[in-house]
Order: sequence, then structure tokens, then C-alpha cells
Amino acid sequence: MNIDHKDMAYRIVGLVGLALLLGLVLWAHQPRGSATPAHDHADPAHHRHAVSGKPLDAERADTLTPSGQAENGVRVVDYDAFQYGFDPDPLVVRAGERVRLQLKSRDVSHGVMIPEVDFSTDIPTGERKAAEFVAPAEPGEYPVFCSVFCGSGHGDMTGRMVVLPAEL
Ligand SMILES: [Cu+2]
Repeated sequence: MNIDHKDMAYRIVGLVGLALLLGLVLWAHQPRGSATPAHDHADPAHHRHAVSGKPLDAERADTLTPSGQAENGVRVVDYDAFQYGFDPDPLVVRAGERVRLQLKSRDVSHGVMIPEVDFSTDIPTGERKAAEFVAPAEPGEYPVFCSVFCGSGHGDMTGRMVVLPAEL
């Protein structure tokens, strides 16, 4: 190989190296899941489950009783979150009643989101935290999601809320 060819070879190697470096820099600067809303767990659309309710199976509804206790017209329920689920599951309430969840996490920070009733709050560890919503008027089964990233099973951390017909 004479000098010219060697020189040419170095230039080509140099250019290829530069291109690789540029590619690496661009790749490294690409936005990724954890840092961007592209993977927004608080967005119901992110989850596979439908947001609106499913009709209630009458036979199954007969086997369920409302969760917690009714106190002065408010249904008060101790509601726990953990990696990766909620307890009680399902949360059972009656149509149209006021529900007070007394929230607690058994491990790390979680959130609870019930899109049907526009309810969303964080669940700290430690003391129970109360938060209220009004149950849907329509009996059925509604999804409950975790709204705070809490580990590898977060995306599948779902629970159910069963709404029984109002008491006559
Ligand atoms: Cu979670």
C-alpha cells in the first residue's frame, strides 16, 4: 500500500468513526420512558382496560356485600395498596353513595385512580389518608388503577370497583 492509499484509508476510518460517534450521541439523547410522558401511567389510555364500566352480572352481584361500613350516609372503607394490587378487591359500593376511602400503602408509595368518578390521589406509606368520591349512578364494574410508578408490576396494578344498585 502506498502513502496515498494509506492516507485515504485513515480518512475513511476517521469518517466512519465520526458517524458512529454522532449516531451514539443522538441515540443517547433520545427521550426515554421513565423521564417523559410518553409512558404516562397516570393516563388511563395507557392501560389496556377500558375506562367505562362493564355491566354487572346479576348472579355475581347477589354474592357481594358493600365494603366497609356506612356511617351517617357515607361508606367508609379501609383501602390498602401494595405491590401490586389493592385490598379490598373488588371495592364494593352502592350506586350514588358517598364513599370515603381511608388509604394506606403496605409498602411503597402508590396512587389510586378511578377514572369513572374522576378520582385520583396519592397513597403515602404510614398514616391512613382519607379521600372521598361519589359512586357512579350506574351499577357495574369499573377499573381502579395505580397512578404512581411503584415498580416492575405497576402497569398491571389494577383493581375493580363493583357498584351495586342503590338500596331501595
Ligand atoms: Cu403502584
